[in-house]
Amino acid sequence: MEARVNATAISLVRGDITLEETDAIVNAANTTLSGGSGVDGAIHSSGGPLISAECRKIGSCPTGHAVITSGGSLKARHVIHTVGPVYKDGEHGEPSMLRSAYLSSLTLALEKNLRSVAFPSISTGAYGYPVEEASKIAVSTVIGFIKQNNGLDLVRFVLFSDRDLEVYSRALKGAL
Ligand code: AR6
Repeated sequence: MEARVNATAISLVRGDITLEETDAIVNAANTTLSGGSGVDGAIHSSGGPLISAECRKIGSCPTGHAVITSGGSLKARHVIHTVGPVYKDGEHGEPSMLRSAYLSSLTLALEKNLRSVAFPSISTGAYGYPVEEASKIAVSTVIGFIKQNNGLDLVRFVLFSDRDLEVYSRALKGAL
């Protein structure tokens, strides 16, 4: 599914984010930036040791913030590492921390003059955020950002399952 908000395309695809050719891909990292499972593990293993070395130099990243490294041997030139919230019950600041993870990543992309960014579904794997709720936050945060900021040609969500793609498609239709 594809939509346009001002000059920016928003696209939703099912796939593996490590194969994306956008200027940056976003990693659903943890605060230690030391790698892990899920999308984090896939990015570190496909991107090679340079990404891990740069992460070690940066040291850490608080929840809701974002840092940037090169893309190592990935097609994307950069990786933006952000940390989403661990979901408890939705009453512990999770929505605002998830919003902040997307906003910090988008802000960093603009600061670095990047034109295209691909996101995974942050926090909805190991961190347990229900995908219906997370997708609404993800999509509305991206749309809000694009309405206020020029400079991005493309924001893509790369979903790992058909179900997640369906859920995000519904969220995007609802938000337009
Ligand atoms: N491409 C796109 N999406 C993917 C890929 C991939 N290659 N691999 C997994 N996903 P998760 P989180 C999906 O657990 O919930 C790590 O250990 C996955 O199906 O990767 O933010 C970190 O180090 C799910 O829909 O991230 C942290 O400790 C989504 O990506 C913790 O997990 C996010 O799942 C972060 O947990």
